[in-house]
Amino acid sequence: MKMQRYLAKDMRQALAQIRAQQGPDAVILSTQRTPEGVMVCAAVDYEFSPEPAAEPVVAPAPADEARPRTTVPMPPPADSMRAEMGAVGEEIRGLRRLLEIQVAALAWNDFTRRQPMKARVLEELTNVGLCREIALAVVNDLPEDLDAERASGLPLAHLARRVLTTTSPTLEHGGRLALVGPNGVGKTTTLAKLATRWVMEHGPRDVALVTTDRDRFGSHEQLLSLGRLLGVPAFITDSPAELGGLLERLHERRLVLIDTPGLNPRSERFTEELGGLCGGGADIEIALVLAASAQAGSLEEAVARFAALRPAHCVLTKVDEATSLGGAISALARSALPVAWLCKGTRVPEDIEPARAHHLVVRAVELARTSGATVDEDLLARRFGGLCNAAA
Ligand SMILES: Nc1nc2c(ncn2[C@@H]2O[C@H](COP(=O)(O)OP(=O)(O)OP(=O)(O)O)[C@@H](O)[C@H]2O)c(=O)[nH]1
Ligand SMILES: [Mg+2]
Repeated sequence: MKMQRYLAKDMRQALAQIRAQQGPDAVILSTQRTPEGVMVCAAVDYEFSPEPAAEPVVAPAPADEARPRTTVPMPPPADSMRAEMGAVGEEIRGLRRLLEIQVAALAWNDFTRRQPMKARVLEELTNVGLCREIALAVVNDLPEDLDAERASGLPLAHLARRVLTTTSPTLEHGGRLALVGPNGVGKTTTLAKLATRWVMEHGPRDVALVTTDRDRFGSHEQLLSLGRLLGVPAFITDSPAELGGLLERLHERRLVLIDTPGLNPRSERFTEELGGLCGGGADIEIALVLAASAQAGSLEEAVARFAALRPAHCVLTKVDEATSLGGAISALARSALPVAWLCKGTRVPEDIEPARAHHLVVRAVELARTSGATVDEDLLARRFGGLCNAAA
């Protein structure tokens, strides 16, 4: 295989060069945008097909019919050919990966030379644990003439703007609020904090607690003992119809807080179980509870799966436990789901506060600094090399 790299103003010119030099059989291995145009890598004598043919071509049977078929010890020729093709394919994939890494490193080096401040910002946002998409979006919002002084604060302000925050109408004016979310994220603890705060401010008279979690051991005990502690009634219900009826009976209560069982967003029965969570057509404000200590992927999955309940906002718990907040911030920024509260510990009711985006961002930066998180140039090149032309 002969491999050659071509630099040209556009794809048409690159293809013309390839055809002129390598002929019509040349195969394009990769293309890359560069500040000058495009860089194309092409090869001739490239015979590998990545997927083995569904019906391998079998050579005609040998003339020697007398040879007993059952005693042939060698693997059929098609297998050895396939193995050889596989090895060649692996080699080509390796070369391609190497080439892509080198091209990305060139692009990243070029970007750091042309836009040193933006490159530094991308590095810092990556240290914070932000996903590539949000880090690039923040850098794209920065002015062209970004200087060192503004490069330290402006990106964080832009990042904070991408994390939406809100307040809960139910907690301000009364209504019904249900806390939903994956297993063990802190729904019951958050409910206890909110109920206690309300009772401290308004007294216990107009409040009721409800749990739809009848099945799990100890879950309703938690709510009943909270009710006893606060001097407010607590109810257990397990079907949407029953919940609807109970909420009607409680219509004179100014605040009804509803605890729900944790669900596993990965469960095959998720949608079925979700249907039973809140229901009866009642007007219920839904708060999705998410643990900041979870992986970004789990958070995004939870946001996507619970979207069926149309949550008005989310509560970010375990902010105190998270070793990095980049994943949570990325998931929030990507989902555009506003945050209503941040929970930073297990104390009831102290460890809950109204969400402030810039507090979250500052905390994320502090965590990255204290943990000494650093990314190496190779990772930055792989992550942004192919994309930083867009951020230039
Ligand atoms: N560090 C820390 N721990 C928390 C926080 N919120 C809740 N926890 C703890 O997390 C654990 C689970 O809390 P729960 O409130 O029972 O969680 P849940 O979502 O109701 O759990 P299930 O009902 O089982 O799905 C408990 O040990 C809580 O004390 C928080 O903000 N920070
Ligand atoms: Mg619970």
